[in-house]
Amino acid sequence: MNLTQLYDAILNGKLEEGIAVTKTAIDEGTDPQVIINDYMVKAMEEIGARFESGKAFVPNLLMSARAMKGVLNLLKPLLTAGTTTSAGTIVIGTVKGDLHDIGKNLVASMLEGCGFEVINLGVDVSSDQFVEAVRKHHADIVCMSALLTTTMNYMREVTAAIQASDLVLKPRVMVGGAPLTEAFAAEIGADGYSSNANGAVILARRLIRA
Ligand code: B12
Repeated sequence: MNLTQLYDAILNGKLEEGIAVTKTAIDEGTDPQVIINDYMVKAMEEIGARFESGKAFVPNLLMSARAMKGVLNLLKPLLTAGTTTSAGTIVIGTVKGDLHDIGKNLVASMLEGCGFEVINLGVDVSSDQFVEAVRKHHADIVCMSALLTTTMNYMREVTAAIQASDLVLKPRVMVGGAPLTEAFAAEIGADGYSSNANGAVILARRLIRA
């Protein structure tokens, strides 16, 4: 199976084509992590670079995002197969004002695939929504995502709200998203940062054990 066809399908926003190629790859036993990391994420990086250099526009991004999400939905059951007991409970969301959810959903799927119970709050999530979800689900970890330099600062408010809340067991806080850095995570009082979904799983495991 030539998976560059999948790369091209995501890049050009062709959902049906992406699904067809992925189904064949699954049937041939290709590792879903390879499909995601080596082709799908790479295609999103390329469309992002084209957008940044003025060679692609918002409709192109939306088409690619739609293809990425559709194919990811197809792969999701394969990521979660074989896990029985929960490794811990995680509440995840993209912070208030921010509608980017591809990376966040990728992180959520990987965490689920590695045995965590994941409550995905979606996008544009307020500090109150994060705190209430932690309370309701007894979450061990809160994961926040932001893709805009204007919204990443809201993470500070969420970490502060968690600390100021009456939650007896305060959850650990993990942050991520393209504009973030390790230094920013430390500055806002988060317990950890990762630049990618695989790193997010390693970090979550470490924080649960700590
Ligand atoms: C796709 C996209 C969109 C799509 C989003 C579709 C969707 N459903 O998500 C649409 C078209 C809607 C969009 C809208 C906008 N966008 Co936009 N978008 C992008 C783009 C091209 C790709 C983002 C993406 O999906 N990357 C692929 C994923 C897999 O990567 P990722 O998100 O970084 O996630 C990975 C890691 O960061 C990490 N991670 C992510 N979250 C978390 C969380 C945790 C806890 C952890 C541990 C790790 C982690 O793991 C992920 C997997 O490896 C980026 C460019 C870029 N290079 O990032 C611009 C970009 C983020 N957008 C940008 C802008 C400006 C906008 C708009 C304001 C445009 C406009 N004028 O309307 C709006 C804002 C809307 C809003 N309020 O949010 C700018 C931000 C600039 C800035 N400095 O803030 C960027 C950087 C493009 C640019 N250079 O101009 N966008």
